[in-house]
Amino acid sequence: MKIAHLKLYHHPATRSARVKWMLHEVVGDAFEVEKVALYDGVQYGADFLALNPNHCVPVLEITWEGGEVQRMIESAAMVAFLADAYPEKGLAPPPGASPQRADYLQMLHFGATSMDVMLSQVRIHEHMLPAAQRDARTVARYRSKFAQEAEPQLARRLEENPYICGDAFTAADCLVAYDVFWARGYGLCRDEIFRRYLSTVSKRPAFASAFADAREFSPVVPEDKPLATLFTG
Ligand SMILES: N[C@@H](CCC(=O)N[C@@H](CS)C(=O)NCC(=O)O)C(=O)O
Repeated sequence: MKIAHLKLYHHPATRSARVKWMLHEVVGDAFEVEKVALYDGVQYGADFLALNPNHCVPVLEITWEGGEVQRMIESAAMVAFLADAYPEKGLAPPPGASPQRADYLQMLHFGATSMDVMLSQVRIHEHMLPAAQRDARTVARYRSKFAQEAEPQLARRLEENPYICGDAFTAADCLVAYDVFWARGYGLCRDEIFRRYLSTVSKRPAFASAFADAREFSPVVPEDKPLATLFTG
């Protein structure tokens, strides 16, 4: 089936940015973006909840050639889907039984699950919850887990190869490099190997397009913004 139109619901520099990056990789600028004012709590309104009951960006809306509209609500699934939908871009080992495909899927999901959990706990308890609800022990636990467990695994890979799955850029880099940026924003992933990795991926034109709006992101959720009371974790 052919894709007729792609639309991304997005908030600058959040997890929707990795899907925006992937979209620029595969279709250039030929997709629509709607910004969602997360700090105003728009994602908890009925209109947005009808798109994504998990009240999150990204949402990727796919209009198929026949006119049917489908929505995806998980960023790793979107990135994997786009890599497979545009195989001519060479951003994923072909589906099927191969060590390369197994390793690629493993890193894509390591970024979107294990790494995301650690980083989001740090962010939620340092910058999102109202001060009275923050838990310093949670921050300490996940900072330590990330530094002791995730970072060495990534560093080992990047010492051997320029990209997370070898000598070629793949969609898994959209996930993992985004998380490395996120980590560095919180003082993690400070070793030279990570700086070099980010310097390599950020030379990609699709990366520059995807993060052109990153300055609109402000890490701290002010306590007088609707999100401070609406956020469910
Ligand atoms: N599993 C989701 C998580 C997405 C997510 O947590 N998005 C955050 C921004 S990074 C969000 O929109 N949060 C708004 C909220 O929960 O109110 C994915 O990776 O697609």
